[in-house]
Amino acid sequence: MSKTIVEQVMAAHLVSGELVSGAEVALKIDHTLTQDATGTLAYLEFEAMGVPRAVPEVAVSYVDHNLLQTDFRNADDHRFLRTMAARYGLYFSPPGNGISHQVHLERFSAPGKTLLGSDSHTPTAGGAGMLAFGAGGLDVALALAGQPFYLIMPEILGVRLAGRFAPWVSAKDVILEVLRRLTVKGGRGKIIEYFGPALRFLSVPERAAIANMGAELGATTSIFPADAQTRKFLALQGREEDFRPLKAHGRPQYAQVLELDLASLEPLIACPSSPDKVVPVKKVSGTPVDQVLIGSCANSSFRDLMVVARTLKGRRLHPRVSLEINPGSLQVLENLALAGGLLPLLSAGARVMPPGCWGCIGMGQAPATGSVSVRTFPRNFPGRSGTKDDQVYLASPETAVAAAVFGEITDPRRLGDYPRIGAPRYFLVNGRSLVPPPPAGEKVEVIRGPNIVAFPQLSPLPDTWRGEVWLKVGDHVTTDDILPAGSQILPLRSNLPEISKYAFTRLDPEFPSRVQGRGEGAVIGGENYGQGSSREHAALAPRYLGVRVKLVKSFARIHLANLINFGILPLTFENPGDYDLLTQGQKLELPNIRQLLLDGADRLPFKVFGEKPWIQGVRVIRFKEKKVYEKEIWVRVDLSTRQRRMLALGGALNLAREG
Ligand code: MIC
Ligand code: SF4
Repeated sequence: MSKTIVEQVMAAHLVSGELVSGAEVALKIDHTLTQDATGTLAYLEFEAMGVPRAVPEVAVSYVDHNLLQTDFRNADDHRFLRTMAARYGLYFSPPGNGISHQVHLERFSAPGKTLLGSDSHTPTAGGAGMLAFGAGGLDVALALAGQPFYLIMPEILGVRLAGRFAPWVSAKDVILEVLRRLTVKGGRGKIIEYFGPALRFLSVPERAAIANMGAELGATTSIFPADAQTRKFLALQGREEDFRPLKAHGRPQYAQVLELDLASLEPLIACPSSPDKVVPVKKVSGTPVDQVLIGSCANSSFRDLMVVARTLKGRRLHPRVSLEINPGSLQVLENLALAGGLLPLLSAGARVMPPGCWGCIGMGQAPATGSVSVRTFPRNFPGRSGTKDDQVYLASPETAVAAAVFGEITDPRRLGDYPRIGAPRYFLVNGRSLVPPPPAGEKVEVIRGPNIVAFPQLSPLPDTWRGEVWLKVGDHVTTDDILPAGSQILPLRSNLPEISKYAFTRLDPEFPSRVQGRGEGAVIGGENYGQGSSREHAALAPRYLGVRVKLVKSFARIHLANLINFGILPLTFENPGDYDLLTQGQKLELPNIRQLLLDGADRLPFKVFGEKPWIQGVRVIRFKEKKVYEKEIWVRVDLSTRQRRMLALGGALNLAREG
């Protein structure tokens, strides 16, 4: 029978539901991963479930985000994560060992297995044929406790790759081209399955770079077949026994097929400040550049850094440019050293950091005011770099190194001979950097610092909900807008009362002080609300302040799941034009909401009250002798029975407690 890869892996992991797009399915999870910025909360939630030991075959706690130790807080979190991993049977990847996605690809990826990670770039492992999803920490905590992962079955989009890269064009240009065509919401509700003759020439790290930025398309995940390239990669890692072939059978039915000829691709670049503002490099060439950052979970493999090193051999940086290299993993750094790649970087004037996320999440490396920064990272949302009004461009390692040499954005083909990098004949695999769990974990004491605050009890939904419009925002609001990261705020990821003081402050600096202690409220938004990171704090911190309702034109997938997990009602406009009717300060009512939800209603009446007649035709009512104007609109909820119960009870943990 004809079957896509996605259908095959899903069928082998199906716990409940039918593999029909739009239906809720539950999948068994083989591997989990967390990183430190989402992991602390995920493990506090896991602890609250009272399960004695992690259930999945492989569970790993990585430390890669919060690496700056400006005070005790990040160090306390690292210690908490280390002792927690030992206590509950997880591997621990210490600070300096690398970015979760790169290390997982190297040390654990296995074709045909499922992976759930509390980071939106978890699909990177799709480069090695894993079906890997990004999710909120609570979903990962549930998977750690042995529960399946629920998702709405996406459509499968096929991308057929043909041809071979021209010199100075690489994997990043493929995904930038897909972003140019589909935009940051083009992948929503879709899994991307790659196939075609070009795969013969694409190594696993190159595939991983493409799968990684499927997250920027809003795709549920991306996956590649497992073939000779995959076997070669696993063999280099000393894990050939983990190889299983994986390919589509017969004539698989894709909802849509996109064709891409690698030979016709040219160097591309995403302009500030969205990953889909993609143009050919030549269109912006000549733009002066002050900073170049090479690294991140998208582009910091051995190949990527070796191309940069070979290009820099015998050259110096442009005097205006600060070049920093963030290796993806200790393994990459060790092999770079072994292959003679470190010296050219250092001699050219690059600053080489220990492996980790660094400036990608604003942990240092902020650019100067008004300057241009070219990065090989996956995201360039406004302000994410740590500098207000930043000008961050996203490009391949080839285009980035060209900018470092010439001090301007320029076509890398100007650099002359292209150093094609194959896998080295001898590859160093250092198994000691990952800490396996001890056999008797029960005896380990979990050490918490004063910054680690237990998870709050969330209240159930009232019969009729009343609140106020607390904030109205536009389209494509990111989780960085809802709850910023950066070196000041990231250390508060395990301290909800403190981190809540930053909710929405990018969009309205007064938001937390304006709303706290004023009952419950709603946020009104536009299209693709909550795109970007998987951080559940972007749901939980507003909830902590009293946000119970989000009414928007459309949601991004992971954020939607996080809202439901924390008991925030995710509503969409039946008539998107009603967005214009709502303004901050209006009073709201959702009559009989609890019962309507539990009864399975998918349309709900939503009442809006104002003290002035803000549109024609509002109904006049009297409230305590005062004239009040009322308008009823209709909103939609698209939820499964399980999610409806979760919302009525106030969140997933309350549901887990009820059983
Ligand atoms: C990101 O790239 O935005 C992050 C930081 O890795 C996030 C996770 C987080 O906010 O902790 C992600 O992508 O999910
Ligand atoms: Fe780290 Fe950046 Fe990747 Fe997020 S996108 S995991 S911050 S490297």
